[in-house]
Amino acid sequence: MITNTLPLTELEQNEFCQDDPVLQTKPLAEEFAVNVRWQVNIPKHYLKLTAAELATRIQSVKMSLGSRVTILGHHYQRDEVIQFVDVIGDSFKLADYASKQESEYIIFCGVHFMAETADILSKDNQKVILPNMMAGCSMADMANIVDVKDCWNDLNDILNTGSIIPITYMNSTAAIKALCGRNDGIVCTSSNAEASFRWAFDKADKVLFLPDQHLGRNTAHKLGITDEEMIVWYPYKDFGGHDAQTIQKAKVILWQGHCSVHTRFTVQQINNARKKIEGINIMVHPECTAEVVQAADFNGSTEAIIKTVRNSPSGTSWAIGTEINLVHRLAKEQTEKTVVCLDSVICPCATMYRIHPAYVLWVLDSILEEDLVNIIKVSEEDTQAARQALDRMLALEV
Ligand code: CIZ
Repeated sequence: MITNTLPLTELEQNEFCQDDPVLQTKPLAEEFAVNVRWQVNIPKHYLKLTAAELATRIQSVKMSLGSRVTILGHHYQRDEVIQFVDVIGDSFKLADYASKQESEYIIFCGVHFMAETADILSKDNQKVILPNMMAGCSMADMANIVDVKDCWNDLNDILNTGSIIPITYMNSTAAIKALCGRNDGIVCTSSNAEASFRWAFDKADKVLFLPDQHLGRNTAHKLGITDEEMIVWYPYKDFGGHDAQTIQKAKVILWQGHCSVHTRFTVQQINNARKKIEGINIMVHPECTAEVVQAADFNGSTEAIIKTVRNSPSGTSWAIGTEINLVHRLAKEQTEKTVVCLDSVICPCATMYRIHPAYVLWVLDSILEEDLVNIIKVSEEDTQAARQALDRMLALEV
């Protein structure tokens, strides 16, 4: 797994690679050069403020800025941050919301790829700010543009022109969304992944799915595509680890990426939940492994999980396989139902957790003082191309 944090020390690299011979075959420098983002230290006085002081100051700066600023919060953010946001949602809902209102500044309490998507969809006069640049997404970082371009070139060397369509999950960098846009591909979310596959198979007989192999595999299964018709592309192996004949035979090529939160859920946890609470409904996110998705009663995106539990009858019980902050909020809201996390050891999204109220106050102050920090700006070229892939998604009928 490649993270978006500091380059690893030699010791860490050895530890990191020791159980993965594939990772040991290539030096890591190139990948780090692409994905590392730095966060300058925030002034120390912000870190000394109490929660109450932070809350008072954030409310006050927000009031002074009025409609000039909108704060967006992803479902996976902790309550200490969510209390300050104007709207809460999944990555797509938030980017779409940002594009439809007029604030000069959009503070995105989420992770880097989400802020990039908001910038792509926003108007020219709007600025998108990520409170902490280290808030990345480990899954998005598992596919960097250098490796993806290599993969795309290899596939095009081996396959007939136009026979493969690239689909990228929203959880990917703007550069990868742009590559999809330039090559007749599309972006998808977990709620329209199936529709994006159908759209692609109307145009070509193969799909390259980036970067989450599990969402790709689970979606392909829904379309009746079998495991034998799919291969995983290992970016650190020549030709993804396959010979030309295997690549020509495959219908779906899955990038070797995963979500470190959703792959924690297991079939054993599902069995335990069923033993503990009779009649419990199990709903998991499609970033979970295929075994977990198949063992669950339902699967769906964050928005689908929330909707399903909200619309369920009083007295029902739910074990949910997704990020803990979302599950806790749902449990607090749906008091007449039992809502628990499938993983009793708790699994927060560590990168989302890097957004702390102190960072929110810091970026708000920077707007007030006209000394902006942490602006997320996608190049004009990538914006145009990524927009094409996003527009194709928006035109899908789900
Ligand atoms: O796109 C999002 O917000 C994520 C991370 C998942 C989902 O299912 O909505």
